[in-house]
This record gives sequence, C-alpha cells and structure tokens, in this order.
Amino acid sequence: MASTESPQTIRGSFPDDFTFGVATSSWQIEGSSATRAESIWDRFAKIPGAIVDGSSADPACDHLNRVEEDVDLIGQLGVGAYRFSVSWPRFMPGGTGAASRSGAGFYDRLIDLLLERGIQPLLTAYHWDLPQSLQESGGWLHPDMPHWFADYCQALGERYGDRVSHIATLNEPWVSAFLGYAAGIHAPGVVNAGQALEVAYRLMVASGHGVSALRNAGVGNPGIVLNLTTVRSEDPGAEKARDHIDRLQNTLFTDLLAGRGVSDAVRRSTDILTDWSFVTDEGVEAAATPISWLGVNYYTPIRVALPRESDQTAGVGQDTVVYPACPPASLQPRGPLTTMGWEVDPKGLRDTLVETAAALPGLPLWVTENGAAYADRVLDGDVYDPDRISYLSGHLAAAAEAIDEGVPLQGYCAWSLMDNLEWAEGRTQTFGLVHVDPETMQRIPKASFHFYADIAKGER
Ligand code: IFM
Repeated sequence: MASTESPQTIRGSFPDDFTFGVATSSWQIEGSSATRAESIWDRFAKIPGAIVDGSSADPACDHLNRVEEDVDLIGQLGVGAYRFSVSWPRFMPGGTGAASRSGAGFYDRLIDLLLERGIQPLLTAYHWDLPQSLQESGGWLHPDMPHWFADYCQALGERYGDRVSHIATLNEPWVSAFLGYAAGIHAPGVVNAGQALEVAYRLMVASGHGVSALRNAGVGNPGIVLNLTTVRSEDPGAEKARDHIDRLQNTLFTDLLAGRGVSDAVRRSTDILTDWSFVTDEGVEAAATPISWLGVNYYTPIRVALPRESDQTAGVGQDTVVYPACPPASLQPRGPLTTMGWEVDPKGLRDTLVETAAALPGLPLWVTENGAAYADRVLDGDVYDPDRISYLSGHLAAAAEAIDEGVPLQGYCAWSLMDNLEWAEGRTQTFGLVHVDPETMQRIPKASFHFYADIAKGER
C-alpha cells in the first residue's frame, strides 16, 4: 500500500477552489420506510438470501430521525459539499403526480440545515430506489419511463432549484442495468441480458429528459454520475474480453452522452443478446442533452485475465456474468484488497479520470464517490482505520495528479459519510468515515474522519 501523505501535503496539491465533500444515498441511510411508498429495494430485500445478512431498509442509519446530528457531523468534517439522494418513493409516493408534503419537506429541511452551515448540497435524483409501483408498470423497460422520470426531475427542480445548483439525474446506471437485470444480484433481481442492455439505454435516454426538465425548472447545473473505471489486461489472449468489458462498462455510457449513440462495436459484441431495435434517433438525441458536469464513481480497476482452472472468488460484482456475452475470461483483482475483494489501485483513479476527460473533452468532472470497506473495530470507544486513511491518501494524490495532467476536476466526495446498508451485502461491508452501531445507532467518527477533516479544513 502507498505511503500516507500528511493532510497538509494533500490539501496543498489541489487548487484553492477545489471542493472536498462526502456522500450517501437515501435507501442506504434513511430508514423510516413506513413513512414513504415501497421501493424496489424494499421488495427485493424480502427475497430470502437476496441480502446476505437479511438486512432490510429499517433502521438503516435512522437518518430520517437523526438528520440534525448527521448534518452536524458533516459540519465537523469541514467539507464544502454533501452529496445525498432523494428517495423517489418518499418525495413522490405515487411514482408520478403530486409530491408528498412530508417527504418533500424532509429534503427541504436537510438542504436548509446544510446551507446554514455553508455546505453545498449535491442532489442525486435516482440512486436505485425506484417506486415499486413504477416497477409494476414496467420499470425501466417501459418506453414512457423517460417521461415519468422527467416529470419527477421537473418537480425536484421546482422544489429545490432555488437552493441546489448541482443535481445529478442518475447514480451509476451501469449498476441498475447490469446488476439489476443481467446478474440479478440487485433489485429488481431480473436475469435477462438483452433486457439489461435495453435498460442501460433507456436510463440514459431518461437522464437526458431529466436534464432538460431540471434546466426548465431553473437548475443551473444538471449532471449525471457514472461508475467508470479503467480496464486492464496483461494476459495475451484476453484483449477481446478486455475490450468487451470496457465497452459495456464505459463507452456505452460515454458515447451516448457524447452524441455518438450505440457504437457498431457494442452492437456487434452483443448481437447474440439483442438487435438494439429499441434505439431511436430521438432517444439518442435525448441521451446527448448537454450536461454541466459529470460525476465519476471510482473504487477499483477491472483486471481481465484468461479463464483459470480454479478461479479464486473475485470481488463483489466482479464476475464476467455482469458483462453479458463476454468472451471467455476471468476477473483477477490483485492485492491489496478491501473487504469487498476490490483491488486497491490509486493509479486506476488517475487513469480513469484521464480516459474520461479524453472521451468527453472539456466537461467538468467530479469524483462523486471513492472509498473503501474494511472490517473496523471499536476499541475503547475509538475506531482506528489506517487502511482507509491510506486508501484516501493514495486516491487523493491520484486525483491531484490527474488535475496536473489537465483533467478539469472540480471536486471529490468520499464514500461514505457513515457505515450504511451496502445493498445486497447488507451491513457486512462498512465504508463509513463514521462508525454506526447497528443496535444503538450511536455514531463514532473514525480516525479516517479526522484525517479527512484535516484535509477538508486544511490551510494551504
Ligand atoms: O454503496 C455503493 C453506492 O451506493 C454506489 N456506489 C458504490 C458504493 C459501494 O459499493
């Protein structure tokens, strides 16, 4: 593992106007599911075995009842931005139509608490918790979904656009499409690779309509968040698999954003799954609606190797099944690994940012998520997490290097403010800068919290 730099050195390697932030999402922290409509994750969590430890949406971090305490923690962290998501089934319980007074009011309160402390709210409209009622109408496979999503974005923009300048439409559409519809390990738990490709496309079309709706409602800076990553291979013979994975992970999304549509290479490498007849000129045009910024979520590179006789168990989500129609290959992360089984490779962040800036020249970028899960322990009331500190230090140095190389990077959000519900991994994976006791909900800032606070607050 790379050596840890001092907070002062790290702060000094970024421009003065760079924003340090911290991120969460609604389903992972809010709890209080009885006060909103059902989401696809509530339904999925009821399937025996779908969530490894049987966790459900409650209590998560009980954030709904502890919002002041949590915003105080963000204030103590000294960051300039807080990235959170709105729960669609809380804000607009019917999926379409009227906003809920109490649901919308909760986010009013959160935003106002942040602004009182001088913290910029970065809002994500959709971080995977689709209203179950919309799923039952066809979900992301329904051709009207982009319009339903645009109406939801319009309502968000009208409600919060006076106080929130940066709103992302979607978080990680790759995950919604490929983990939700190809591997079936995320909600809604479908295993149909052709549908996964259609969902990926429809999400990008919906995002474009959402961007237009946000701008109409007066939001100055609409954007989107993608999980992009560099795809590496050193095994001669694994190049075809490497290229296939790069197409489905990265270029499918960046090409649609750039107005290049669905490339012939993507179509050829997936022609056994779909004929892409759902793609329309209007959809391609909508998906390319100009955005003001792009969020990049980066955790780990993808290392592609030839198939092995006895494959070691790869990390969470690291299986070629999540890249349908992939030529024979295996994913072989190298140590050091986090408890997710994800390779720690700060240079991968630098490479991902440089590659993204080349794919979408001139577009301002943010790192909207970056962080690591480790098995933390509370000892005498403290949590000492040197591996997470080292991870943050290395990745921040890599982000600064990308800026030096000309990448227009404006901000960085650590994932995550606090230990939370890690989707199908339940509470077994902890990414937080703040430990949350699963029984008492007590919050304990970890050593990494203090380290990151020194960077965020640091004088140059
Ligand atoms: O916890 C998730 C988050 O919701 C989306 N990006 C990846 C994180 C870690 O898996």
